[in-house]
Amino acid sequence: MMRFDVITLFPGLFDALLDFGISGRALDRGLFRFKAWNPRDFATDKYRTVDDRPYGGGPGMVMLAEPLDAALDAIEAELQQESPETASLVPHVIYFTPRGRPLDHAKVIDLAKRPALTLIAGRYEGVDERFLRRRVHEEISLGDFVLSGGEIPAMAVMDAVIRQLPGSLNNAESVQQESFVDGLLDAPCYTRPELYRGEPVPEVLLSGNHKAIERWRLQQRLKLTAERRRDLLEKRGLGHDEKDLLDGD
Ligand code: 9WO
Repeated sequence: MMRFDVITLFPGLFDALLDFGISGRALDRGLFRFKAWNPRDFATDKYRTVDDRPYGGGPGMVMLAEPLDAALDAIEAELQQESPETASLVPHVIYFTPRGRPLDHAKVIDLAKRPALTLIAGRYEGVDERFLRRRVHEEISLGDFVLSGGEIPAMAVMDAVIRQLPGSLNNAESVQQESFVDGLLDAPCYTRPELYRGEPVPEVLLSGNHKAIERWRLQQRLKLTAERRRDLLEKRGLGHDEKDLLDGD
């Protein structure tokens, strides 16, 4: 069973992921294990300090290496003890930061194959670089923006990975035909009523002509991807028939 360990100053934030939706159901189904580790519990001084002022000056605080090292040691010790399955297993350690490698679907698939992920959610202005160099295997970014901490990116990655675990999705939720599986953005979708505030559902979707519907959806996806994500289209390339669909109306 896949195992997630998260090092965070705010373990309660993860209730949002674990109590609801597909990820909550996957936990109920026993598809993964989760444990939050608070660096404050591993601080040894009277005030249980987890941060200090940055060398070189500047605003804000930096997370101390020592409590993070102690938390990660505890995670590794627990993995050794837990079961023969995870013994001698070193978890894959990820830190979330805008300076990391951008996450994509291929990386999600790759992470979903690993038996144990340890996610480090930073706070303040960041984490002492010496801890990152020694203990973190990769730094991941979800985009070019700054948040207040790494918890939301950690939850986003957990959500994306959990839905890839076997037994996570019902048939109706099938992973296969989703956006990015074939490198294109999703087609638009519609539901009742047929006419909403003066806007009708595209006629082809009511035609019952499944061949025509598939063609239209592919055309919409090609056009949307060309318009919004030229980079994805160039990486993927176009077939002859797809070129025609994109140029057609
Ligand atoms: C704070 C800051 C303040 C002034 C100038 C630059 C700054 N960078 C940061 C910063 O990166 N703070 C981080 C907050 C410290 C580590 C956790 N935090 C975080 C992670 N914010 N945003 C992310 C994140 C992670 C992955 N993908 C997108 C954003």
